[in-house]
Amino acid sequence: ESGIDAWLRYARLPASATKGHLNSFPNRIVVLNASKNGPLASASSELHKGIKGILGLDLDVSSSVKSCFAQKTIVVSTLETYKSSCGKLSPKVNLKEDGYWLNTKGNSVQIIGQNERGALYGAFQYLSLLGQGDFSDVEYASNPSAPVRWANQWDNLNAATAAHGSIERGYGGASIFFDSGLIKEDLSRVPQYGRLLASVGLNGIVINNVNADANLLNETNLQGVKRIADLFRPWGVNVGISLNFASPQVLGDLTTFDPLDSTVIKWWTDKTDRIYQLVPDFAGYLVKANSEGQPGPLTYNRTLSEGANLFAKAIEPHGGIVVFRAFVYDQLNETDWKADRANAAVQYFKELDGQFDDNVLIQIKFGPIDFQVREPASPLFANMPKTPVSIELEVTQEYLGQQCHLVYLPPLWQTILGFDMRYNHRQSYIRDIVSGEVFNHKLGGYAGVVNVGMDDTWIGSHLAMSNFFAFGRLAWNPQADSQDIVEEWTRLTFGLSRDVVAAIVDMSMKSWSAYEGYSGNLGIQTLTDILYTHYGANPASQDNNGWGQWTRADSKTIGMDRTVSNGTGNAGQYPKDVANMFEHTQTTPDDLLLWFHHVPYTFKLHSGKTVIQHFYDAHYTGAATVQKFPTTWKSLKGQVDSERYADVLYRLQYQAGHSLVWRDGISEFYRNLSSIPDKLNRVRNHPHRIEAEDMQLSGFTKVDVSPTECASKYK
Ligand code: BDP
Repeated sequence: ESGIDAWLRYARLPASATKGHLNSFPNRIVVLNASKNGPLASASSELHKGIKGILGLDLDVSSSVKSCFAQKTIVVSTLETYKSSCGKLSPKVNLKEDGYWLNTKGNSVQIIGQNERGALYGAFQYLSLLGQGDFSDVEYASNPSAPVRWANQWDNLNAATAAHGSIERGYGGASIFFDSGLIKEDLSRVPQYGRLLASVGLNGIVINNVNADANLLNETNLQGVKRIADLFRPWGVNVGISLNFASPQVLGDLTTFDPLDSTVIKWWTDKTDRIYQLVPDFAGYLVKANSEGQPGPLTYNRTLSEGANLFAKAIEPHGGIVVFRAFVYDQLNETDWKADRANAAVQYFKELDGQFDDNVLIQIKFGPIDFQVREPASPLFANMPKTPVSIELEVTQEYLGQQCHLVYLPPLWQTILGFDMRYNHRQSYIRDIVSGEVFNHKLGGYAGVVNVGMDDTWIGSHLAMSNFFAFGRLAWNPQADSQDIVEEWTRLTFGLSRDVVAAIVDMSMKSWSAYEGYSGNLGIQTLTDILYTHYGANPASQDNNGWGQWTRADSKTIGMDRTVSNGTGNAGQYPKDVANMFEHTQTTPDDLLLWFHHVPYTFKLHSGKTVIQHFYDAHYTGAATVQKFPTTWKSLKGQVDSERYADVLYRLQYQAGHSLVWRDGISEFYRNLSSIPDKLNRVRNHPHRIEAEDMQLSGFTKVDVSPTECASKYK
């Protein structure tokens, strides 16, 4: 159990789970009119393999139309083929693009997709039921919430510091795509990844870092992109790439990359035509421009929309889309007191609403800053009614423990997806904005920065894979229940043992709130080292730096005043009802208080606690929660294979220890700064603890540690 098959292990069910079901089980799979190497063919082989694994039955596979209504048959087809070959589907079903119909009633099974991809999704859904030992009769149609459901990979072609293709903010090893500036010869992990993506309904992938290397566009690499696309195609996953805006100059021999220059336009048009020759179903371009040092149209005093439309026009004849990221800010000009990076996206994009071509989608990070442990929804979601938008979520745990901490993310994501923006005082949930429903757009959707690598666990930790699984599930249905999702994932990944399911679900559901508890509370952000690693406690690094994230903590007060009346005005970027709520401390929820307000440490929360006491309590409670994780896990010994048992235990023990470093680092930092003691006298008082520097250490050397919060007495 290396983890390589993730939730698609197709482990044999115990006899107790299959009892009474095997005799009546279908004995053949009939796949109608499958295109060569397309998703229907994958559906067929996957069903065969899955049923063999889960039930031990070796089913016949055929493509004979005669079998449409035969008994004990699993029919897999597109709706169109089904109608023309087998007649009407009854009851009449309403399928959207990529949707499917699944009917297991009686002793036959129908898996009918709106397209081939939909049929593949239906097949995976059916296998998930079987894998969980669920033989109940179901009959339903399922449609995705939005058309764009993409993984983003931040893979570098070659990093200066790494011999092998590295992944920015990736914790699962080297790239599965790139090595030494080129696309790898051995792409054997690509179809395996495609299978995982398809199994949770994801239909696209951007394969390279948003901080893009122009060399991806050289002819050798474009041939490689074709090879990658050929390997993803059977899984219904279309490939896109991130662009470097300056490519015509960096890679071509033009003297400019001005988006309105005719030679530049021709350069991009030719490149795009070439890409479509190689990859006719190419998905589109992802663009990060004029942010964090990336080139963009602003260099030539052109607008961001002029920049986006350059690509939109080149790709439009081929049917592709341009995903333009709203993560645009200029940290070097935002260091003064009044400036607020949280304002940047609306400042840059609001006035451009209506100026983007129809095939441009604006991809917005869920919050206004950057994947913090708690943020409000980005106000930009409600500031561009004329432009389709998608939400960017981070599956890779950049600020959230980097796969060394168990943090199950769907509860965080759902605080955003379920947030009501009250556009024009009307109900307008983020999930309905990104689906295109609220502002009536065809385009819309989800991007998840997944960052899998060559590691057998894909993203660096077994338990973290529930976030990948859940990202797909939520992009399909943002109202799905996070607990149901992790239950399903656990059964498929670890088997049906009730103890195992209960333990993993329990830890997962507590984990985000625990991490928020011992990292950063009340909307103050994650309090990690902000300057480089984004890992470990370093509250001091949050202030006075060019990255524009500030706690504004001094000896008496803390928090960022983002009100209109007195602060950076960020609260005023939201629609009126929401703006009013965030403008005042009385109506701001406690968990976002310090995001919007600058208050004394002694300020009383709705909970009745003071801010500083909440800090202390949350840090102790959060750490105490994860202290129990190793014990919970140990209770599963013998019920989980020894390989994964040991790996997970190691990580949970590490997390338990690191949560103490966090707890004490942050608590002491604010105790020192505020001089207000913890009412329960815990901070600085650890009678039973043996400090590292008091131990006899052989084979170790003492060193100074910076930031000091990460160390025991600075060593
Ligand atoms: C930040 C990451 C950085 C990314 C950037 C982005 O730290 O590595 O390049 O976001 O999303 O969170 O562009």
